Amino acid sequence: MVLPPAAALPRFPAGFLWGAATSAYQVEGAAAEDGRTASIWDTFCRTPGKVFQGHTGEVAVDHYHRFREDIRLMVDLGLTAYRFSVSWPRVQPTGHGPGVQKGLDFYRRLADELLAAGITPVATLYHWDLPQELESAGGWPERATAERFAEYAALVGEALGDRVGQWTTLNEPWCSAFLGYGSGVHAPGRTDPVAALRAAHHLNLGHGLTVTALRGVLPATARLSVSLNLHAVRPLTPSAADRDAVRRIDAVGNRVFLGPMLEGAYPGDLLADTAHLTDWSFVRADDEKEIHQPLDWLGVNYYTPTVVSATAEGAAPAREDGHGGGTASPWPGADRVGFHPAPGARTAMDWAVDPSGLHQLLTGLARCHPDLPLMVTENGAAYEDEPGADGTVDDPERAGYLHAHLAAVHRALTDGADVRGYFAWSLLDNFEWAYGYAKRFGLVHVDYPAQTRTPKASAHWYARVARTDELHPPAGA
Ligand code: IFM
Repeated sequence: MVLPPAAALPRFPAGFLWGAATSAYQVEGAAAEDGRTASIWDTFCRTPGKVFQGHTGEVAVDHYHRFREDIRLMVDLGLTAYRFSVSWPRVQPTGHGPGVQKGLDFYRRLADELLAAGITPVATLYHWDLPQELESAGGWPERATAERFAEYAALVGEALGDRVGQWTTLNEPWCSAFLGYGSGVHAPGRTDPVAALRAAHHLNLGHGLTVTALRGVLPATARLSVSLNLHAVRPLTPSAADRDAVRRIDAVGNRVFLGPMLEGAYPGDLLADTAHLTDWSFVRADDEKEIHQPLDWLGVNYYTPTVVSATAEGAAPAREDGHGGGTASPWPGADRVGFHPAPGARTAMDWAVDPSGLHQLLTGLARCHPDLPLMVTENGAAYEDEPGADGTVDDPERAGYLHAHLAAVHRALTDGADVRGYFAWSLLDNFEWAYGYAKRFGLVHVDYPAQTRTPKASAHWYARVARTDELHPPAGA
């Protein structure tokens, strides 16, 4: 019998980066070691009622001490890149002045071990852990924080620039600004829409100043980027009112960053939507020019789409969607927008699984910015994984989620998007912010009391894809 030829598997381009990502506060632990001081997340975790069961990142998954073991896991997983973040309060505890040698040495050792293992280090400079001292001085709503950020970034660039070639300024500034200062479900827990808009601007400015500062200290070969959690926004119905709701959320969810960073200006409709709150006079004459720096690639973080509709006057104002409660809105200027569950299977975060949103974002960006390479810097899912009697962790939903999203990335490549790599969130189960350790996003299971690591079935599947550049279906798919 002659069998029909097996259909060719989707193949990723040679050199495509296969990565996994983490962030300092979520994995490092060692919160009071070697001179590290409190960040806003240490303070937030100590505030009763803010984080599930009072969990904290004090120990997390002890990556600070176990990074060598974790790099061995990355090698087993066939990873070619690791995206980590630098803890600002570990390397410059007060947010001012010279760096702390021991803190910088940790990242030097981490980068050296990665390079020795053939894994490209990708460093994020800010993944939400602002030194508490800077928040006490006003935090991101104040311009000075943007200036301090660029100084800190230059210090890290000088220390690591000979080892680290790929850099991301900010991770998900939308969360820092709008969950941190708008809905208050993230640190520092403030609920002030104007402070949230000011924070968004100063995060943008901090990004621009940092790109300039890094270009001054890094070798010309360094590649600079920012990672945005872009919202794939869809209308509940095709009505004009629901399409206007999409426009509003796209403005305050996406274009508030894409506008100044990639086009050199805030969108006029965002300024109009928020005019009853602020005149934006905190934006100074040259700020938009300063923010608009050439980038070498753009990082896209994607988990689930956002479905919105227009709501009637007098209806409850827009709340945050999918980030864990809160009574204030993280969407200034969008009070009459309603959020709806997207269709599809759900993860343990109650986020709908819909890979078409990732395709939508990547192809949309490629259309508007055809010369800007893209990288998926986060994508993944939480499920309630527990080891079976034999100690293995079977997580078919996660493998299915990753497979479907990688297929969407492949379709985007075929449709012309210049996607250079993919980072699964996350390498390890870790501290999931306001949810504490209740949500597991890792490719690798962590038994927290024992700190033992067990690669889940999805990790073994991902390793096969990474090693072959071919999108093999997971077992049972
Ligand atoms: O854990 C977070 C990460 O820190 C930022 N992006 C989303 C992830 C899952 O919620």
